[in-house]
Formats: sequence, structure tokens, C-alpha cells
Amino acid sequence: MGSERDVHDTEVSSRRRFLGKSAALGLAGAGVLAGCKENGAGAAGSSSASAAAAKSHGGSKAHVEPGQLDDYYVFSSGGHSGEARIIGFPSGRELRRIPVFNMDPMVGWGITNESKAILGTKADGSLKYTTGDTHHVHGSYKDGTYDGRYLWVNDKLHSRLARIRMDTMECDKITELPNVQGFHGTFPDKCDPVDKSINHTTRVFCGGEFAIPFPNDGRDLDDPSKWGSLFTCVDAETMAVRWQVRVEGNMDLVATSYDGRFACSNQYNSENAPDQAGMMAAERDACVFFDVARIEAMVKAGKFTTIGSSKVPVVDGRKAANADPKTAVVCYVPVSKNPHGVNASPDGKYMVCSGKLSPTATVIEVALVAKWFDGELKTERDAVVAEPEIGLGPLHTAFDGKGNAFTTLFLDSQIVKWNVAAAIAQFKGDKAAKVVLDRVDVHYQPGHGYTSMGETKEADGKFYNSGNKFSKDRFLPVGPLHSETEQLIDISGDKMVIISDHTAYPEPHDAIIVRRDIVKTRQIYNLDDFPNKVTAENAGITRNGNKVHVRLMSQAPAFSMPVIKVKKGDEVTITLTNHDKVEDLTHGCAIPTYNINFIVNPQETKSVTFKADHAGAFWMYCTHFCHALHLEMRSRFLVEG
Ligand code: RUQ
Ligand code: CUA
Ligand code: CA
Repeated sequence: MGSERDVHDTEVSSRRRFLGKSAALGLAGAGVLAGCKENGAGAAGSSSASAAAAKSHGGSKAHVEPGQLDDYYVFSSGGHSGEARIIGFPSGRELRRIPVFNMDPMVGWGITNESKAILGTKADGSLKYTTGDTHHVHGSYKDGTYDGRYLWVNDKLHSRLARIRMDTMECDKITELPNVQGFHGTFPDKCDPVDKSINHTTRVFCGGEFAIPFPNDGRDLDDPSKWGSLFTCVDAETMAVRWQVRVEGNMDLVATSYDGRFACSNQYNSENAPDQAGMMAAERDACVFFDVARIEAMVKAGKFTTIGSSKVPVVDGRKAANADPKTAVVCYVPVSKNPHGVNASPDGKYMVCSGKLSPTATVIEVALVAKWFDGELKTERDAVVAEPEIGLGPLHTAFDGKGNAFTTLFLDSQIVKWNVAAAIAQFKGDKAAKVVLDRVDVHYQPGHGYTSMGETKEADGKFYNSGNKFSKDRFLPVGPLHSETEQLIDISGDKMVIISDHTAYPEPHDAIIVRRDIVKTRQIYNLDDFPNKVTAENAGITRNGNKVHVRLMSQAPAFSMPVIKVKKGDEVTITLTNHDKVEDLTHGCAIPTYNINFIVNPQETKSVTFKADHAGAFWMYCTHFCHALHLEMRSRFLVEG
């Protein structure tokens, strides 16, 4: 047993070293990372460290007894699955998937008329896109914490922002950003920059990662120096695009200040290079700060341009146009090379960027950025108050609300806990300052990490989740495609302790951990939420030329019509209202060979439209187990030849 374990540990540790080295060499060249010690401790080191740490950790448990509810909801992105997910924490139980940019036959997302209207269609009625890539989920704020109204999630693939209503956990609006490619980071504001009485989210900011020609219509293909990236502001209520700012270089992740004055985005391609070597040329890149009120004043004053057919005002945020801090709309604060991630500390004071190609995190004081805009700070770099060495490949930083930061180290495959105040003291010259407080190995190579309520002023310092990009040997093998490992860490004590491994279908990026009392969902819809609802008064078939409207009701265990007869060539719309009022009593509606499949929840109405292009008898049946007679819940859909 013992020797098997040793062999396993050696494999684990050598694999980690392999990934660390190859990634470091491939990305950075040895030079950038020289001088940083290679941490060779593998899983063996980790488990003994955990045992020692067990004494000093806070004792939070991952196990949730049968029948007990979790303390937190996790709202997670789903990566290139295009969806969002809800997970119970700390159990790690997956509670629900929310189709957003993907199609989902379970729900009927992308199949029903209502979801197609949200997703957007081409002239022929088919979906404009059927793919997506979600990375960041963030909730709406009030008074610096979540108000439980909305979630927003980005689509990096087609540059769309989606909103999810938190009462039903369904996507209700999607907006495509004009002249943007690689829409990566997104973050809602927490407060209005001018009117402090508006202490809730009214704007959502979006960073554009990939530079493109303006407009992207075939011009300038051979001259990438003319390409650019836009920062976009979307109205939280209407989901209309309010304005955009052209920046110099690119953007990546986005964060917002608690006072509402700034949105900011880390920038790894300040070089605006079209190739990888060029993107790594500069010794430093930047965190780009946007003065929201000043941008909106420029828009009001008509100081903007537009691009192509888009009517959205575009303000110039490039350096030449922003040389005078007192009128500038954008401030470029130099940070460590090729940063990834920018996160706001819950006390509202700092933004932390990490340099992927530098073993450091850069701490920027928000008040000093404000001073720069007021013309009272000599250089942008003077807003940097700390730059501690924390380890290799730092990506994202989360906070415990007690002054500590937790950063994922992709290359070291660790989470490092460090103290922000100590880092600032060290930067000022205090050699005795103890910055790094703890490290824990994770399995393997973490991307995002996030803490319970950590992106609000109510950060509670209980849990941290490490979203790892490789699972290798942590779970039963299931073929070449591996599950991903989400590792739950108790951060309530001095030492971090991994308390459970969860699987995740590839591939979650960012997520938020929200206290359960904030989330208030409804269990049943109101019939009147749906103007097209079907009741006993209007149920039945109506025909208008070759357009046939079938108004149908469901009530366990039957549909209201046992036989539905149409003619070949008809355009058929089926509108289905579920009249069951019982919580959790959902019905499905599927028609063989017609590619129809969707559900209706209690008191909900949905519709589908399709062409009855082939004759025959088709059993329209209920797909969602609803009753002892669920299998008998079917009607004959007859298409006359
Ligand atoms: S990014 S692993 Cu798409 Cu959030 Cu950082
Ligand atoms: Cu209705 Cu199954
Ligand atoms: Ca760079």
C-alpha cells in the first residue's frame, strides 16, 4: 500500500512540474521566471500539510446531511458548454443548469418561440448562433452586496451579454455587443458614479479582448495596427448598449469600485500586438481605469464617434486623447507583465491584478487612482501600493474580508494566502513584513478561485473554491475527456484546508458564492405572466389559411386534446399552458420526427412553431415524469397527406 502511494505521489508531483515547466517555457521563456524557486512538493507534501493544518483550521465541513440544505448557492459559468450552473455549497451538489447561449432540449431552450426570441434568429427563423462560451457570472448589487435580482454572464465566443432573472433562474435577455470580439470580463456597477442615492446596479461593463478592424467588414485585414478593442457599458435594466470606449491595447477581466466611480480592466496586450511574441514584449502591461461619470459627460456633450452601422457612441480612451489627467476618461496604471484577473477587495480600497508572466500581484489603491484623475498624482504607477512575490503563474485573487487575499497560482498549482496590509508595508520598505501566510497544493493548475460572498462587502471568510483546469488522477477515468476538479477549501482558520473535491463538466471558469438567504426564487409561475396563455375559453384549434394554431393545456396526467389533426404543409404553432399548480409538477411535450421537445413548469406557457412537412401519426408525449400515468400522457398528432 505504502509504496503504491509513493509511486502515485511521485507521478503527481512530476506531472505538476512538467506542466509548470512547459507552460513557463512556452509562455514566458526561462528569463522571466528565473529566480523563482520551483516548488516540488506534490500531493504527499500537501496531505501531510493538511494533517498538520487540521488543528488550526476553522473546522467548516463540506458534508451536508441527507435532507439538509446547503448554506450557499454557487452561480457558475459553464465555459464552452455555453450554459450557467447552480451548485449547492458546501456539498457541491449540482442543483441546476441554466441554458443561456447553448441549446437545451431538456428545457426546450432554442426550440420554443420564446427562447428563440431571446437568443435571436435569422430571417428564416433559425437561430443566429447555437454556440457560446461563458466565463464570468456576476450578480446585481445593492448597498455593496448581492440583491438577488439578476445574474449576468458573458459569451466570449459571439460577444454577447446575457441576463438571468434570479427569481426563475432563466435567461430573459441577451445583447450582442457591436464591434467587439473576445468579450471576456464583465462586471456590474455597485453604485451610480454621480447620484449616490442610486446605490444599486444600473450598468454592466464588458471588456473586449481581441482587437478587430473598425468596422469589421473586410477592411484593414493586412494591417492589424489599425485594429482596436472597445470597452462597453450595457444598461442593467433595458440591456441596451449605452456607450463604448476605444482603448489602447486590449482588455481582459473587469472589476468595479464600490463607490461607483470606476470600472477597470486588466490589460495583457498593451503592445496591441497581433502575435504572441509581440504580446509579451513589454516589461509591464496595465490595469485600465475608466472614469464612468466623465465618459458619460463626453457622450452627453457629443464628443464621440460611431463605428460602421452601430449607433453606439464611442469615446476615445487612447493615450494621446487622455494626456491631461484632469480631463482624461481613462487611466493606464502599469502592472506586472501580462496580467490576468483584476479583483476588488471587499473593503473597497484596492484592486489586485496578477502578472501571469511575473510571480507577483500588483495592488492598486483606488483612492490614488482618483487622485491621478484629479491631477494630484505624479504618475499612474504611483497608484501602485504593493507588488508582492507570491508564486508562479498567478491568475485570480479572492478575499476573506479579514484583510487576506487568496491567489490561484497556475504554474505552481497552488493557492497562496497573503496579507494585503503586510504587502503594502513590505512595499514601503518593511523587511520584517510577513506577506505570504500559507500555501496549499491543488489538483491541478487552478484557474479561477473565489470565496464565499467574497465579491461583496459581506465577504465572510468561510469558504474558497479552487476551479482547477486539470483533474488527471483525482477521479475515476472516463475516457480521454476528463472531468474537472473543483476543490473546496476551508479558509476560516489560519491554514487553508482542502475539505472536498467536486467534479465539474468542462469547463467552469469564474463563479460566485452567494449566501442562501439572498436568493428568493418562485416555485410556480402566474398564468397571467404569459399574454399567450391557454385557458378553457380559448383552447382548441384555429386555422388561418395554412397557419394552424393549436392551443393546448396540460394537467396531470393528460393534455387537453387527445387528437390534433393538421394537414401536410401547414405551419403549426402549438401553445401549451401547464395548468397544474403543484410545486415541482412539470410536464414535457415532445413530437417524434418533428424535433419538438420542451417543458412547461407549473402555470407556465410556452409555444413552438414548425412546418408539418411529412404525413403520418405521431404520438405527442410527455417527457417529464409527472404522474403514475405519465407514460399514458400522450396525444395523437396526425398529419394528413
Ligand atoms: S478567465 S482562468 Cu475567462 Cu475568467 Cu481566468
Ligand atoms: Cu406529464 Cu409526464
Ligand atoms: Ca504584454
